[in-house]
Amino acid sequence: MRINQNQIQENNKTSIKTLEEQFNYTSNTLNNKGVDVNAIIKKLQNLQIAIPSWALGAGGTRFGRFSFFGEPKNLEQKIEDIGILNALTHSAGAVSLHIPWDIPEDYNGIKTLANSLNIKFDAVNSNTFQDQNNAALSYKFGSLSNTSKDIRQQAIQHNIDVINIGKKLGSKSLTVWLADGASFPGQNNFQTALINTENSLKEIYATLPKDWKMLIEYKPFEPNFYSTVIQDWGTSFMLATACGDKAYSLVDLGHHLPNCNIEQIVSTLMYKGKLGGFHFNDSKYGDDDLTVGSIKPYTLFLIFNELVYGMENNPNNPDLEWMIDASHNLKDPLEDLLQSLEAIQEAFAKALLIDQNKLKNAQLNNDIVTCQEILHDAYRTDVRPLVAKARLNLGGAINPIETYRALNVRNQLIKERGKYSIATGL
Ligand SMILES: [Mn+2]
Repeated sequence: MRINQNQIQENNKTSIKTLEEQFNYTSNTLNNKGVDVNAIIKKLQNLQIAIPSWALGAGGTRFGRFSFFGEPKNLEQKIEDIGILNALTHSAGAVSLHIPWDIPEDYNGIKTLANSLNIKFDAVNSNTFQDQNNAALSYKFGSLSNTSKDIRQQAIQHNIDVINIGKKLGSKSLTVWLADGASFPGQNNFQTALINTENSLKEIYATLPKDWKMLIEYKPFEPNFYSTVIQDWGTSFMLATACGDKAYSLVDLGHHLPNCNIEQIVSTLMYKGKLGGFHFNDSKYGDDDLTVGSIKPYTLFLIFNELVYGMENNPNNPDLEWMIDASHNLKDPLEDLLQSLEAIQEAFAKALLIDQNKLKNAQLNNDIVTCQEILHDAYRTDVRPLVAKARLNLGGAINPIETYRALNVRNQLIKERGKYSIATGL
């Protein structure tokens, strides 16, 4: 199923007048404050967020999984789903493939399809956190960190295979996330596990094409209960530095212990030119499953403040690879992703409203109250008309979820694919 431009324009008719009124009010107010509204709209239009191929079906927990019906059952259908998101928002112009769940069968066909929907191939993700069919050796006790050289070699070769798949599609980066760790004290020798991981990553890095990046993701817990080999940004930074210039840390919002100051981590990594990618989601207690901005929107705004500052002040840091990495166990995945895209754009727009010169002066004067007022003034601004205007300018929907529902997308997908089609993945 595809959504065409006319359908979107037809739906926009009912809300275009209201949007123009709201936009004029907001943009006049901001212009009077000296804000360059057009520059913000342009930056919003340029922000493209990758959708991972595993996010389009219903997610689950280790206790169960409830289907959402009409799920994409192959890579083609997953890319079509992203095409729907991109047609509505013009901000989801990339797919991040998970290997081996989504190995293309017909490379040219997949590339042609993605191209026709304006979708690029973002980072490819390897998987050594579960055993694959017909695998000779098991990752039960670790992959790149395993005490067995043969198992490490199998995991290294898998990552090299993933790079080769990405090369055929036009991807330019490999994301490595390891489940390696220990569930019980004494199970692992920490130093041996770390040394093995570093050496394995170096072997993968050695095969990386010149114009590629390796993104090293960290996570403090789960699936192991006691320790994780790449547990925090410091370990990821250390490993990326050991590998070389093309290796970077990847920050996943949900991969931190409660109350961790993620915005400060972002800031430190960008200062060192080592932040390569960012995964968006939200969480109340831990992990990375909830809709972006659904629990801690102010934290998201503070993170974007550091991202915006870093993008403007740290030219040594590369352009970031943005991706949504959440699980959708109750909502329609496409509606959930639309909500996440909106939350990301809103946080970005609000961060762009921060008067950096004024903030710097207030900081130099130790005027903490003014510092806080500057942040709050930006955060409390309703930027939704700017975000909607940016979408409208590109031919997207003023209200993506409303349009998605008005066009009856999910029911059409069920009709096309069958009610009980299930997406590949966990
Ligand atoms: Mn992630």
